[in-house]
Amino acid sequence: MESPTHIIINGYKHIAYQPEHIPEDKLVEKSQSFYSWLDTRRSVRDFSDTPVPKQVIENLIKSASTAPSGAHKQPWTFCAISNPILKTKIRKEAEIEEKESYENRMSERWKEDLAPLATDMHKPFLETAPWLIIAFKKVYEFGENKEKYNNYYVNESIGIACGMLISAIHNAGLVTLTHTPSPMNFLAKTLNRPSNERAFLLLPVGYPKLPTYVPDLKRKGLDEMTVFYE
Ligand code: IYR
Repeated sequence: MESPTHIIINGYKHIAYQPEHIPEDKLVEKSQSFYSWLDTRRSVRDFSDTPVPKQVIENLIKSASTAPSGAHKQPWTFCAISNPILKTKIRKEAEIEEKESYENRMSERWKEDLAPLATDMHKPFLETAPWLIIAFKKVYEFGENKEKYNNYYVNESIGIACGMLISAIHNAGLVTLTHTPSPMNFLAKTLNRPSNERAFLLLPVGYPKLPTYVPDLKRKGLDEMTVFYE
């Protein structure tokens, strides 16, 4: 007898789900090639102003939205900005915070740790990149009478979604970097976001400026980050 297409559990419909079955002999090859491709991703700080179609940005955001989230609340809003006036405003505001951070808020140790990345308070990419995607986390939802219902595992959920967004950007042959001007609350104000949303991460998206140079960083090896219990 064929398996049913759906069943009821706890009173809720569950649909049959069958991901593609990869035979064991293909697993190593497939996982290795995915890793090799992902390992070619780099954070890029110099962008070309070449436009990227809006439909691409829509697909990137839809990819991010496939992330798992606490109780499937999907506690995120992605603001996608190509408006040059708004980008200039965001650059100005971010650089005010960054100047204060680099001059007064960050420790000497922190700045030494950042030296290999050659970052500073200037953020031209906020104007040059054709798109800025700002991920907002929704800490609570509003009920019918404006009451607040907290979401669950909000940082984990949006963090995973942003990771998937970064992978989707890489897959499209575009580049990004994880920019976190701190504090980030000016973004909610500038973008007129409701009180349940907090800026989580700003991702400029576009083609890299050519030629592009990135720091010669090495990633941790498996033995530096993995403990097997077999
Ligand atoms: N937000 C600052 C500083 C900065 C902090 C870390 I940790 C980085 O990995 C990179 C930069 C900036 O964007 O320059």
